[in-house]
Amino acid sequence: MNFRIKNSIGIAVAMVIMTATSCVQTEQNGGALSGNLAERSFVPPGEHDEFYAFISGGFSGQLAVYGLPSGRLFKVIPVFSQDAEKAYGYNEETKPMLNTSYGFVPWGDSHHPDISQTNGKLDGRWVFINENNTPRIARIDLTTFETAEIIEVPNSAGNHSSSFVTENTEYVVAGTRFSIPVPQRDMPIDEYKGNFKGALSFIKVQPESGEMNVEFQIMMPGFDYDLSHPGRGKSHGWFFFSTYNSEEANSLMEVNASQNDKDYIAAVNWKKAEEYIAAGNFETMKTNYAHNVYDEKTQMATTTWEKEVRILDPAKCPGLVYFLPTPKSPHGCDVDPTGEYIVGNGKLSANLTVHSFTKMLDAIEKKKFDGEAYGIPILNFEDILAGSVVQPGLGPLHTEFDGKGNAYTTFFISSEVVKWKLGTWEVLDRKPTYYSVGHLMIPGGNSASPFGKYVVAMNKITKDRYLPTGPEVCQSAQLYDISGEKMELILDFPTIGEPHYAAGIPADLIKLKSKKIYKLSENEHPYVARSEKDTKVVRDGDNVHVYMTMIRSHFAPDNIEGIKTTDKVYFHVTNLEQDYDVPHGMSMIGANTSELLIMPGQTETFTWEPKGEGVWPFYCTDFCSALHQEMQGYVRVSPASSDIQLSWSLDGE
Ligand code: K7E
Ligand code: CUA
Repeated sequence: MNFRIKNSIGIAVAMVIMTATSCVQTEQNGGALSGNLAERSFVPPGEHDEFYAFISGGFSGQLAVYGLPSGRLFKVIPVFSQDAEKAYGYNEETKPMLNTSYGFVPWGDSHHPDISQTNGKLDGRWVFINENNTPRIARIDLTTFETAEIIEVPNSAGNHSSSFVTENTEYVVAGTRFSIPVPQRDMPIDEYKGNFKGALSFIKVQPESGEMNVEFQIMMPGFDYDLSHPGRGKSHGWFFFSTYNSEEANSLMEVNASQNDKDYIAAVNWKKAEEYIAAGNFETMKTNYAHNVYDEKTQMATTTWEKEVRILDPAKCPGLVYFLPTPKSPHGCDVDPTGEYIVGNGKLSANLTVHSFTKMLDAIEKKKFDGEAYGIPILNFEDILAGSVVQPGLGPLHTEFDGKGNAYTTFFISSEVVKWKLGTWEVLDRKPTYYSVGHLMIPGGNSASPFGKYVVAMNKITKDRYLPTGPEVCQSAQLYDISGEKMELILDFPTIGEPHYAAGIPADLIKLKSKKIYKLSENEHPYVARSEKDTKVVRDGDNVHVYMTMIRSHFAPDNIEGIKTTDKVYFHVTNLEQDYDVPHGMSMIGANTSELLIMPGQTETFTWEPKGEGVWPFYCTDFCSALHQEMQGYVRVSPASSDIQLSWSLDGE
């Protein structure tokens, strides 16, 4: 698409970019972009990007949607944190989405989005993302770009090795980063070793609805389970989890969890797990966790409290789990598109270790074990080694694949992306990142069919890359064109929150299915008013329910009287518009909550408790028409003792 840019535009853009890039930066950062490279990320006004990129917000708890190659930000999807802009977690409809067994939790830490797959290919139906702090997994519907479901993960703490999907989205998988007493109990911390447990959770996804349930958990030794990836192709049916702290230390981890020469990648045969479950070879554990589902028909979220989980003990389930020794506290655990190679990114290791799935199966078959840990067989490092990438860089974190036989690994300490060849293990190219890169993402990189045109590097530190904004500066992503032999940096763009992982997909797999409006005729919200005729105000003791509508450019009703100072008023507001891109907003003076931002055909609710007598205005918060400023109304509030009857009107009617 970029190559179609007319020369004049291209040159103009290139000149702007070159002028804006000072010589100082050129020296510091290793070169400004040439005009030719800048053109490649330029998407002309009015044209669409080629890819969607869903980039996690880290400590923002949200998921941001960008276009590639432009890096333009389209939307921040609220997932685990309240968002006053969109009323998520503030309106009555979505508050239940943030319920957990710890109560209502208004914030989350989101790390790893992953798009649903069919036959190992991205299908663009949902994107899943994990929450690290209060262990949860969310499912976002890619027709509405809204969070449709959040399930809590029981018996876990620090849900980090999550939320990656198997090649037919049979499961979305989670693993606990922090081991804990299971069930939780009061015990001395220094009795951690041998007593704490690490749960790996397999969450089943219903093929049609996408609804999730915790199908089973594997109760592992008390290591830290860091990242994970599914097997695919020949290794479909397996899942791989990196671990650190196989020392089972509980203090000064930077030293005490870095003692062992090798930690492990745990290889889990989940098809075997299904056999054990089917055979009844599990224990049922009592627990309590929240399962929150947003129903698009009723436009309400509800919480169901789940009470049980099925537990598999790997020591009692031969063939379920094996340990692959992997040097030095591996972080990323990545599987190539063929399913043969399992890459362990040992953070403190000089070399990158690549395991062979074929050799692993062979060693298992021949029972060539090098001891066991808590009843789980440990394979021989040499027996399963496919190869090593020798001294590629410092501090490897994550690896992605381009589908053409190449792998790309990020190095946090040496701040670079290194391209290397699967099978020969030779380094082919390296490019600096600015600075301290964490994850990287190739669209479809966690699938059998990556789209190896771009890689996005997501950086922890930006320092001098952008205009300073006080002590807190933005985090950033960088886009490299990888269509040629050498990677070429073509764009920097700032991100929302701290980007960890991301998921990218060709725009065509999503954009045609993108919903434009909610049909009023299908709105089954319990407090919907489908037309102005249906509007009313109903008193129920001290609760008053206002069934209100909005359309360009008025509310119905817009005058309400008979409200008392002791009342609690529920505004149930329906946007009657049935045109694309005509939201209305609403707020009321003194409301102790966010605005509502209501899409066409949708109903949302906020509550308002008047603080005193008077006549109080409300208005539309989204500039919706030439007469948007006229879109307003009044509520009259009288003393509790008043006998003024409830009444409501629009233009006196
Ligand atoms: Cu490496 Cu949470 Cu995936 Cu960040 S993690 S970088
Ligand atoms: Cu409706 Cu502004």
